[in-house]
Amino acid sequence: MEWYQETLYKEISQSLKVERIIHREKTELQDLVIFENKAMGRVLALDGVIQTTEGDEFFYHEMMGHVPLIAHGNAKRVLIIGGGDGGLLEEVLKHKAIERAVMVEIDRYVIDLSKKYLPSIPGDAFEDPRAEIVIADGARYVADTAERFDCIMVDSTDPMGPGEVLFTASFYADCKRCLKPGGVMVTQNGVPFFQPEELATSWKRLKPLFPDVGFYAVPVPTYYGGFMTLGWASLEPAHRRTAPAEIERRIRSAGIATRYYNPGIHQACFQLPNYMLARLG
Ligand code: AG3
Repeated sequence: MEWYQETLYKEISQSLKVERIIHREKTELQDLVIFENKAMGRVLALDGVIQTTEGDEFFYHEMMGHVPLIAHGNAKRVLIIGGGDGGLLEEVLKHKAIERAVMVEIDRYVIDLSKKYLPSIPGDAFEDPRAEIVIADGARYVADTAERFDCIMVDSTDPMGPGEVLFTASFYADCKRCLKPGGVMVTQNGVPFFQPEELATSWKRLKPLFPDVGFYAVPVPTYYGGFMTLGWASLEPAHRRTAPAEIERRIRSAGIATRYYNPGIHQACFQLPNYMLARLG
């Protein structure tokens, strides 16, 4: 294989040159490939879609982790659904105030192979005593668990294959039930320029459930097509109105080292361009 061609969209695709294949495996659930690319480092793809790369994982993982934790301001327990590569878990555990992070991943091969072949992405997050890793269906987990969390982060694939159920109204309702008062849920919501229906559908499903629903934007180079949006659903509308000076203070006192996220980005990311607003009716 000289080029890896992504098969996410029907009419357009990106290709990354394959320096070498590190591992390829058909797990019970997904077609998993890890390969090396000179520009991006090691790349993880599932079912023909690039999930993360060593080179640009920080954009997405920092934004999915730090925005809700800083906006919440007093989070101690986090639930990650998906996220098998461990990159999000690492960002969450950078916060000293986090006492427990449960990660529920459906495909244990994603965890095992990421640990083995993409160790720079989780760092030592998997060894952190605050982390609990559960191999299970995330939708079933939130339907069944009695535990309550301050933040839930849905680090999913796109809404096809095993990830599809993580975009349903009943899954969102179960997540809401698993939040403590004042809790926040964030979700992977696609690249609206190419996946505009995801924005419209998530809005319709989340809006009736949560007092504050919105989206925030992050440009991830290998999720080409301009900004990706992350979904925001909060039980406490004040979280999104936290004053800039307070956001800055919280970021400083959290002591998190970041390459994308900062106080200005925190404020700016909730501002959406018109082509996205048009989908929110
Ligand atoms: N999962 C999100 C991949 C989204 C790809 N979609 C796209 N390019 N439209 C990321 C998993 C990283 N932990």
